[in-house]
Amino acid sequence: MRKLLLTTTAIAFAVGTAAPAMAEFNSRNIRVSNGINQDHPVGNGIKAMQACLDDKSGGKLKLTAFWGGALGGDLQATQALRSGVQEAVVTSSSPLVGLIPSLGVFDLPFLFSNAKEADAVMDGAFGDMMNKKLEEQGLVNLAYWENGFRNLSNSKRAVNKWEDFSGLKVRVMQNNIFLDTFQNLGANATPMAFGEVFSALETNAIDAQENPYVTIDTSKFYEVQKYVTETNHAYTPFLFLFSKPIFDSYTPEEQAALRECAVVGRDEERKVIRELNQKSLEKIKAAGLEVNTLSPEEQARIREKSMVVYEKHKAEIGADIVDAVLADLKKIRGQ
Ligand code: TF8
Repeated sequence: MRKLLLTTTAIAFAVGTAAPAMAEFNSRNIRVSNGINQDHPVGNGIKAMQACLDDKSGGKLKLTAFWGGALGGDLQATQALRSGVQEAVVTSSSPLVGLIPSLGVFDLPFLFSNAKEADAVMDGAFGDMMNKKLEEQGLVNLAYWENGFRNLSNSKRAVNKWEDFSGLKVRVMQNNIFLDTFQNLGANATPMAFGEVFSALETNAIDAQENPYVTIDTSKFYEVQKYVTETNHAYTPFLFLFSKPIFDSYTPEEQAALRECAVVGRDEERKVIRELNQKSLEKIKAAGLEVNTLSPEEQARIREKSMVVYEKHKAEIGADIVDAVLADLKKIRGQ
């Protein structure tokens, strides 16, 4: 009797662990496109995500990353996801406002004051609400990764106050809120896809661009720029987007593994990018760029001057959305 029981338990154990796990995961090649280069911390995040997927799927779920816009820019890749011809993209939210206007909330100047606030908003109920809007457009956001606080670089002059923006030809993302923010500061703003920025700077078709230090470093903009100002004017997140039509065809186990491992990747990517930020700044300085910081008074003046952008874009983003994020931030700040 005891022997029989042991055998039954052994069989149940074997069936319970090994067999169904194999059936629940299929071999999947998941293409993930990126506009940035492999040495950007997104590369570390994808590695960590892959290790997690290997673990959960027994090596069945494979990410193949493409770098430097090899599969097209943020917007083009996102459209390929919606039509189900590409699995995934790590994209800024900003170029997607044409599809999902409410995402413009993340483009509002000086919305977040530090990464802790950004994390709390993205990883909380507000982030979930934005994810629902993405799903309605055929996009599953697996997690919010970090792009980071954006700073201005240019080839013309030291920018120390808002008057110094005057006439600077600044590339902005394909996004009206960024366009207005820079025009309002007196700059000559030009929307352009990320993939065209390096050569536009190199040929002086534009003078300036704005991106986090880590991007100025890993996309080598420091080779074609002379000045950087730490403006911290916006924090735009990365979205780890998955094609909804493809995601819906996956098994629940595959879907759960992707969601869980995207969060593992996020944590690694955020850790590495926050460590790299300072090192990237040092590299930019070592390359000979003049780095300026704004005085607290100037920072306040620029912030103040930029508040018209909130009013101008509130209706288009959705008044409820803008109010919700501001209420969230109040709570996070303990006000
Ligand atoms: C931009 C963005 C980009 C990222 C990158 C392509 O300036 O910040 O750097 O979306 O992944 O366009």
